[in-house]
Amino acid sequence: MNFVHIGDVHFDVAFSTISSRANFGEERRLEQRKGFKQVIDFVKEHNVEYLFISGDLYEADNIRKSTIDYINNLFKEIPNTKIYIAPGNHDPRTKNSYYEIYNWSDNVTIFDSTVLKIEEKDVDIYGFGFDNFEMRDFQLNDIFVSNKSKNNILVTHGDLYNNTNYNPISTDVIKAKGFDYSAIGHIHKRDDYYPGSLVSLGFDEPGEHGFIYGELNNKELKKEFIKVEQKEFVTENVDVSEMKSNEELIETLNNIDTNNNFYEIYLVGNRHFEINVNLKLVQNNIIKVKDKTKIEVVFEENDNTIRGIFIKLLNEKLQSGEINEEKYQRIMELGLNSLEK
Ligand SMILES: [Mn+2]
Repeated sequence: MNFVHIGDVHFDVAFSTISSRANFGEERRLEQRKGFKQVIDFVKEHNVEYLFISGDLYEADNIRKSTIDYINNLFKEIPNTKIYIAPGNHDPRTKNSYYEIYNWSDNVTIFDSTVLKIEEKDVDIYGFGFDNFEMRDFQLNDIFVSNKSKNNILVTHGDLYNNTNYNPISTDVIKAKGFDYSAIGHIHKRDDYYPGSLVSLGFDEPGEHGFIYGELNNKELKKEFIKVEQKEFVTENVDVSEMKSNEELIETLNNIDTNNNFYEIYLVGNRHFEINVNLKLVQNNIIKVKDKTKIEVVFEENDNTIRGIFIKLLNEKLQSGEINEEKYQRIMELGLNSLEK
Protein backbone atom coordinates (compact mmCIF):
# COMPACT_ATOMS: atom_id res chain seq x y z
CA MET A 1 0.00 0.00 0.00
CA ASN A 2 1.08 3.58 -0.42
CA PHE A 3 0.17 6.74 1.43
CA VAL A 4 0.73 10.46 1.84
CA HIS A 5 1.02 11.92 5.34
CA ILE A 6 0.54 15.63 5.99
CA GLY A 7 0.17 17.62 9.19
CA ASP A 8 -0.42 21.06 10.59
CA VAL A 9 -1.67 22.99 7.60
CA HIS A 10 -3.44 25.49 9.89
CA PHE A 11 -5.72 26.84 7.14
CA ASP A 12 -6.86 30.43 7.76
CA VAL A 13 -4.37 31.04 10.58
CA ALA A 14 -4.23 34.78 11.29
CA PHE A 15 -0.49 35.30 10.65
CA SER A 16 -0.95 38.23 13.01
CA THR A 17 2.64 38.61 14.16
CA ILE A 18 4.05 38.75 10.68
CA SER A 19 1.33 40.50 8.75
CA SER A 20 2.43 44.04 9.56
CA ARG A 21 3.66 44.42 5.98
CA ALA A 22 0.87 44.87 3.46
CA ASN A 23 -0.82 41.73 2.07
CA PHE A 24 1.58 39.39 3.83
CA GLY A 25 -1.13 37.32 5.56
CA GLU A 26 -3.14 37.14 2.37
CA GLU A 27 -0.13 36.02 0.36
CA ARG A 28 0.68 33.33 2.92
CA ARG A 29 -2.91 32.05 2.93
CA LEU A 30 -2.65 31.66 -0.85
CA GLU A 31 0.52 29.62 -0.32
CA GLN A 32 -1.40 27.32 2.04
CA ARG A 33 -3.97 26.71 -0.70
CA LYS A 34 -1.26 26.17 -3.29
CA GLY A 35 0.66 23.77 -1.01
CA PHE A 36 -2.47 21.76 -0.27
CA LYS A 37 -3.30 21.58 -3.97
CA GLN A 38 0.20 20.27 -4.63
CA VAL A 39 -0.52 17.42 -2.18
CA ILE A 40 -3.73 16.53 -4.02
CA ASP A 41 -1.97 16.68 -7.41
CA PHE A 42 0.75 14.38 -6.07
CA VAL A 43 -1.91 11.94 -4.82
CA LYS A 44 -3.50 11.90 -8.28
CA GLU A 45 -0.24 11.46 -10.15
CA HIS A 46 1.01 8.60 -7.96
CA ASN A 47 -2.33 6.83 -7.44
CA VAL A 48 -1.93 7.20 -3.69
CA GLU A 49 -4.35 4.93 -1.80
CA TYR A 50 -4.40 6.68 1.58
CA LEU A 51 -4.10 10.29 2.66
CA PHE A 52 -3.41 10.71 6.39
CA ILE A 53 -4.03 14.17 7.84
CA SER A 54 -2.72 14.23 11.38
CA GLY A 55 -4.50 17.26 12.77
CA ASP A 56 -4.51 21.03 12.86
CA LEU A 57 -5.77 21.05 9.28
CA TYR A 58 -7.40 24.39 10.03
CA GLU A 59 -7.69 27.04 12.75
CA ALA A 60 -11.05 26.63 14.47
CA ASP A 61 -11.14 30.30 15.50
CA ASN A 62 -10.62 31.75 12.03
CA ILE A 63 -11.73 29.11 9.56
CA ARG A 64 -14.22 30.24 6.92
CA LYS A 65 -16.74 28.01 5.18
CA SER A 66 -15.28 29.02 1.82
CA THR A 67 -11.96 27.46 2.87
CA ILE A 68 -13.67 24.25 4.01
CA ASP A 69 -15.40 24.14 0.61
CA TYR A 70 -12.02 24.58 -1.07
CA ILE A 71 -10.54 21.68 0.92
CA ASN A 72 -13.52 19.40 0.39
CA ASN A 73 -13.69 20.07 -3.35
CA LEU A 74 -10.10 18.89 -3.60
CA PHE A 75 -11.00 15.77 -1.60
CA LYS A 76 -13.71 15.08 -4.18
CA GLU A 77 -11.08 15.18 -6.92
CA ILE A 78 -9.42 12.06 -5.47
CA PRO A 79 -12.42 9.70 -4.99
CA ASN A 80 -10.26 6.56 -5.04
CA THR A 81 -8.09 7.77 -2.18
CA LYS A 82 -9.21 7.08 1.38
CA ILE A 83 -8.70 10.13 3.55
CA TYR A 84 -8.27 9.80 7.32
CA ILE A 85 -8.29 12.91 9.51
CA ALA A 86 -7.28 12.95 13.19
CA PRO A 87 -8.45 16.35 14.53
CA GLY A 88 -5.89 18.28 16.57
CA ASN A 89 -5.97 20.90 19.30
CA HIS A 90 -6.51 23.72 16.76
CA ASP A 91 -9.30 21.92 14.89
CA PRO A 92 -10.91 19.64 17.51
CA ARG A 93 -14.03 17.72 16.62
CA THR A 94 -16.32 19.73 18.92
CA LYS A 95 -20.12 19.63 18.55
CA ASN A 96 -20.35 22.64 16.24
CA SER A 97 -17.08 22.14 14.37
CA TYR A 98 -17.01 21.64 10.61
CA TYR A 99 -15.94 18.06 11.25
CA GLU A 100 -19.38 17.49 12.81
CA ILE A 101 -21.70 19.73 10.82
CA TYR A 102 -20.23 19.72 7.32
CA ASN A 103 -21.15 17.29 4.59
CA TRP A 104 -17.71 15.91 3.75
CA SER A 105 -16.81 13.99 0.63
CA ASP A 106 -17.57 10.22 0.78
CA ASN A 107 -13.90 9.25 0.89
CA VAL A 108 -13.27 11.13 4.17
CA THR A 109 -13.18 9.51 7.64
CA ILE A 110 -12.81 11.81 10.64
CA PHE A 111 -11.64 10.32 13.93
CA ASP A 112 -12.87 11.41 17.34
CA SER A 113 -11.40 10.81 20.79
CA THR A 114 -12.41 7.13 20.83
CA VAL A 115 -9.85 4.87 19.19
CA LEU A 116 -11.12 3.53 15.90
CA LYS A 117 -9.55 0.54 14.18
CA ILE A 118 -10.15 0.25 10.47
CA GLU A 119 -9.32 -3.01 8.76
CA GLU A 120 -8.36 -2.52 5.15
CA LYS A 121 -7.21 -5.29 2.85
CA ASP A 122 -3.49 -4.67 3.32
CA VAL A 123 -3.36 -2.47 6.41
CA ASP A 124 -4.97 -1.94 9.80
CA ILE A 125 -5.35 1.74 10.65
CA TYR A 126 -5.68 2.88 14.26
CA GLY A 127 -6.78 6.48 14.74
CA PHE A 128 -8.02 8.97 17.29
CA GLY A 129 -8.06 12.73 17.66
CA PHE A 130 -9.15 15.71 19.73
CA ASP A 131 -12.79 16.41 20.53
CA ASN A 132 -11.80 19.43 22.61
CA PHE A 133 -9.04 22.04 22.70
CA GLU A 134 -7.10 19.97 25.23
CA MET A 135 -6.85 16.21 25.72
CA ARG A 136 -5.09 14.00 28.29
CA ASP A 137 -6.98 10.73 27.85
CA PHE A 138 -3.92 8.53 27.16
CA GLN A 139 -5.81 6.44 24.60
CA LEU A 140 -2.55 5.20 23.14
CA ASN A 141 -2.02 3.04 26.25
CA ASP A 142 -5.17 1.10 25.41
CA ILE A 143 -4.27 0.36 21.81
CA PHE A 144 -2.98 -3.13 21.15
CA VAL A 145 -2.06 -4.10 17.63
CA SER A 146 -4.24 -7.13 17.01
CA ASN A 147 -2.71 -8.52 13.84
CA LYS A 148 1.06 -8.17 14.03
CA SER A 149 1.68 -9.91 10.73
CA LYS A 150 -0.27 -7.22 8.89
CA ASN A 151 0.81 -3.64 8.10
CA ASN A 152 -0.21 -1.41 11.01
CA ILE A 153 -0.47 2.37 10.97
CA LEU A 154 -1.29 4.85 13.74
CA VAL A 155 -2.86 8.23 12.91
CA THR A 156 -3.16 10.86 15.62
CA HIS A 157 -2.26 14.35 16.82
CA GLY A 158 -0.18 14.75 19.96
CA ASP A 159 2.92 15.84 21.79
CA LEU A 160 5.73 13.29 21.74
CA TYR A 161 8.30 15.38 23.54
CA ASN A 162 6.57 17.28 26.34
CA ASN A 163 4.04 16.36 29.00
CA THR A 164 1.47 18.93 27.85
CA ASN A 165 -2.32 18.98 27.66
CA TYR A 166 -2.09 18.13 23.97
CA ASN A 167 -2.35 14.35 23.98
CA PRO A 168 1.07 13.60 25.51
CA ILE A 169 2.38 10.38 23.96
CA SER A 170 5.92 9.12 24.29
CA THR A 171 8.10 7.65 21.57
CA ASP A 172 8.84 4.70 23.91
CA VAL A 173 5.15 3.79 24.11
CA ILE A 174 4.74 4.16 20.35
CA LYS A 175 7.78 1.97 19.68
CA ALA A 176 6.50 -0.69 22.08
CA LYS A 177 3.16 -0.86 20.28
CA GLY A 178 4.75 -2.10 17.08
CA PHE A 179 3.27 0.14 14.41
CA ASP A 180 4.98 0.03 11.04
CA TYR A 181 4.32 3.73 10.56
CA SER A 182 3.06 6.44 12.91
CA ALA A 183 1.45 9.44 11.26
CA ILE A 184 1.60 12.10 13.97
CA GLY A 185 0.94 15.83 13.87
CA HIS A 186 1.43 18.78 16.23
CA ILE A 187 5.14 19.64 16.13
CA HIS A 188 5.90 21.81 13.11
CA LYS A 189 9.52 20.72 12.73
CA ARG A 190 9.97 17.59 10.63
CA ASP A 191 11.41 14.37 12.14
CA ASP A 192 10.75 10.59 12.06
CA TYR A 193 7.22 10.99 13.40
CA TYR A 194 6.16 14.45 12.33
CA PRO A 195 6.02 15.62 8.71
CA GLY A 196 6.17 19.19 10.07
CA SER A 197 3.86 21.97 9.01
CA LEU A 198 2.96 21.67 5.33
CA VAL A 199 3.60 25.36 4.75
CA SER A 200 5.88 27.21 7.16
CA LEU A 201 4.02 29.58 9.47
CA GLY A 202 6.85 31.94 10.34
CA PHE A 203 10.47 32.65 11.18
CA ASP A 204 10.48 30.00 13.92
CA GLU A 205 9.86 27.44 11.15
CA PRO A 206 12.83 27.96 8.81
CA GLY A 207 13.91 25.77 5.91
CA GLU A 208 12.04 23.42 3.60
CA HIS A 209 8.52 22.23 4.39
CA GLY A 210 6.28 19.62 2.79
CA PHE A 211 4.86 16.13 3.31
CA ILE A 212 5.77 12.43 3.52
CA TYR A 213 5.17 9.90 0.76
CA GLY A 214 5.37 6.30 1.96
CA GLU A 215 5.13 2.78 0.61
CA LEU A 216 4.48 -0.02 3.08
CA ASN A 217 4.61 -3.57 1.76
CA ASN A 218 4.83 -6.67 3.98
CA LYS A 219 5.81 -4.40 6.87
CA GLU A 220 8.70 -3.01 4.82
CA LEU A 221 8.56 0.81 4.90
CA LYS A 222 10.02 3.15 2.29
CA LYS A 223 9.37 6.84 2.80
CA GLU A 224 10.51 10.12 1.39
CA PHE A 225 10.02 13.79 2.07
CA ILE A 226 8.39 15.78 -0.72
CA LYS A 227 9.09 19.48 -0.66
CA VAL A 228 6.22 21.90 -1.22
CA GLU A 229 7.16 24.94 -3.28
CA GLN A 230 6.85 28.02 -1.09
CA LYS A 231 8.72 31.06 0.09
CA GLU A 232 11.01 30.04 2.96
CA PHE A 233 11.68 31.97 6.14
CA VAL A 234 15.26 33.09 6.66
CA THR A 235 16.85 34.88 9.60
CA GLU A 236 20.12 36.70 8.96
CA ASN A 237 22.46 38.92 11.00
CA VAL A 238 23.62 42.27 9.69
CA ASP A 239 26.59 43.77 11.56
CA VAL A 240 26.38 47.56 11.81
CA SER A 241 29.76 48.05 13.53
CA GLU A 242 31.42 49.58 10.46
CA MET A 243 28.40 51.64 9.39
CA LYS A 244 28.05 55.35 9.92
CA SER A 245 24.43 56.19 9.10
CA ASN A 246 20.87 54.91 8.63
CA GLU A 247 21.21 55.51 4.90
CA GLU A 248 24.18 53.18 4.74
CA LEU A 249 22.26 50.56 6.73
CA ILE A 250 19.21 50.75 4.44
CA GLU A 251 21.44 50.45 1.37
CA THR A 252 22.98 47.32 2.88
CA LEU A 253 19.54 45.84 3.59
CA ASN A 254 18.41 46.54 0.03
CA ASN A 255 21.49 44.83 -1.38
CA ILE A 256 20.74 41.50 0.34
CA ASP A 257 19.82 38.84 -2.22
CA THR A 258 16.56 37.61 -0.64
CA ASN A 259 15.88 35.27 -3.59
CA ASN A 260 12.09 35.46 -3.24
CA ASN A 261 12.20 34.30 0.41
CA PHE A 262 10.99 36.07 3.57
CA TYR A 263 13.73 37.62 5.64
CA GLU A 264 14.02 38.66 9.25
CA ILE A 265 17.11 40.73 9.99
CA TYR A 266 18.87 40.96 13.33
CA LEU A 267 21.02 44.07 13.52
CA VAL A 268 24.10 43.19 15.57
CA GLY A 269 27.46 44.71 16.55
CA ASN A 270 28.30 48.11 18.01
CA ARG A 271 26.28 51.00 16.67
CA HIS A 272 27.72 54.44 16.01
CA PHE A 273 24.48 56.17 15.07
CA GLU A 274 20.89 56.13 16.29
CA ILE A 275 19.22 53.28 14.45
CA ASN A 276 15.87 54.08 12.89
CA VAL A 277 14.94 51.88 9.94
CA ASN A 278 11.92 53.02 7.94
CA LEU A 279 10.57 49.75 6.50
CA LYS A 280 8.93 51.67 3.65
CA LEU A 281 12.40 52.23 2.25
CA VAL A 282 13.42 48.57 2.58
CA GLN A 283 12.80 45.81 0.00
CA ASN A 284 9.50 43.94 0.48
CA ASN A 285 10.99 40.52 1.24
CA ILE A 286 12.44 41.86 4.48
CA ILE A 287 9.52 41.44 6.86
CA LYS A 288 11.14 42.32 10.17
CA VAL A 289 14.20 44.20 11.34
CA LYS A 290 15.18 43.68 14.98
CA ASP A 291 17.73 45.91 16.63
CA LYS A 292 20.09 43.83 18.78
CA THR A 293 23.04 46.19 18.52
CA LYS A 294 24.99 47.57 21.44
CA ILE A 295 26.30 51.01 22.02
CA GLU A 296 30.07 51.21 22.11
CA VAL A 297 31.32 53.04 25.17
CA VAL A 298 34.92 54.24 25.21
CA PHE A 299 36.14 55.69 28.48
CA GLU A 300 39.16 55.76 30.80
CA GLU A 301 39.03 54.43 34.39
CA ASN A 302 40.37 57.72 35.80
CA ASP A 303 37.96 59.88 33.79
CA ASN A 304 36.37 62.09 36.48
CA THR A 305 34.24 64.22 34.17
CA ILE A 306 30.44 63.91 34.48
CA ARG A 307 30.56 61.57 31.49
CA GLY A 308 33.16 59.31 33.11
CA ILE A 309 31.32 59.18 36.46
CA PHE A 310 28.01 58.47 34.71
CA ILE A 311 29.51 55.53 32.81
CA LYS A 312 31.19 54.12 35.93
CA LEU A 313 27.96 54.35 37.99
CA LEU A 314 25.95 52.72 35.26
CA ASN A 315 28.50 49.92 34.84
CA GLU A 316 28.27 49.24 38.59
CA LYS A 317 24.48 49.04 38.40
CA LEU A 318 24.72 46.52 35.59
CA GLN A 319 27.31 44.42 37.45
CA SER A 320 25.29 44.40 40.68
CA GLY A 321 22.23 43.29 38.76
CA GLU A 322 20.25 46.38 39.69
CA ILE A 323 19.47 46.95 36.01
CA ASN A 324 19.45 44.46 33.13
CA GLU A 325 21.40 44.66 29.90
CA GLU A 326 18.50 46.10 27.92
CA LYS A 327 17.90 48.88 30.43
CA TYR A 328 21.64 49.53 30.66
CA GLN A 329 21.87 50.01 26.92
CA ARG A 330 18.91 52.39 26.85
CA ILE A 331 20.03 54.54 29.76
CA MET A 332 23.58 54.62 28.38
CA GLU A 333 22.40 55.81 24.99
CA LEU A 334 20.08 58.46 26.43
CA GLY A 335 22.73 59.64 28.91
CA LEU A 336 25.58 59.86 26.42
CA ASN A 337 23.37 61.58 23.85
CA SER A 338 22.37 64.30 26.29
CA LEU A 339 25.89 64.68 27.73
CA GLU A 340 27.42 65.02 24.29
CA LYS A 341 25.02 67.71 23.09
MN1 LIG B 1 -1.36 21.08 17.37
